[in-house]
Parts: sequence; structure tokens; C-alpha cells
Amino acid sequence: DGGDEGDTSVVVKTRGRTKRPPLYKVLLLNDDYTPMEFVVAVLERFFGMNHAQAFEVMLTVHKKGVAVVGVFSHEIAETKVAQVMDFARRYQHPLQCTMEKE
Ligand code: TYC
Repeated sequence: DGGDEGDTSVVVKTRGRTKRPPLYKVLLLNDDYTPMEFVVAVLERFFGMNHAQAFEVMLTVHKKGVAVVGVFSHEIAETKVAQVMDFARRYQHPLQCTMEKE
């Protein structure tokens, strides 16, 4: 009787460090040619900002040269960068967006 169900034992690891996945900052860079309204539209469209927030962040980039526009997992950060770069290229603006490990 029985005997053909194999070993059902489970090994449970109870200790050890839990490593959270690294986060990545998405950076928007200033340039002399991309229209301010286009940058505001990018921040609204891809980073979920309202118009006032987007305008404020755009001005920060314009004045300081760069700003962090969001912090995401590696995959989401890569997607945001690609979306912004594709959108800028489509409208032939030189806007640059990059990511770096936090
Ligand atoms: N410096 C640009 C201008 O004067 C505006 C600008 C802001 C461009 C932010 C890029 O990431 C940027 N038209």
C-alpha cells in the first residue's frame, strides 16, 4: 500500500540576509534646443507628474543641468529611458535621458 508517492520533505531556510533589488535613478539632462513645453509634456506623459510638478522639474533641469525625475527597478528605469529617447527622437529634439544605480 502507498509507497509510490516519493519523498515530500521540504527544506526551509530560516535565516540569511534578504537582498532587495537595486534601484535606479532616471535623469533628465538639459540642452539648448528642446522646447520647454516638450520637456513638460514628457514629464507628464512618462512620469505621471501634473502640469505644475512637471513645469517645476523642467525648470530645475534647465537651471541646474540635470535632475532625477524618478527612481525605479532596473527594468522600469530602462523602459522609461527608452520611452523618453524614442519620443524625443520622433520629434527630432536632442533631449537626453539616462539612468544610474542609486
Ligand atoms: N534648456 C531648454 C530651453 O531653454 C529647455 C530644457 C529643459 C531642455 C529641460 C531640456 O531636460 C531639459 N529651451
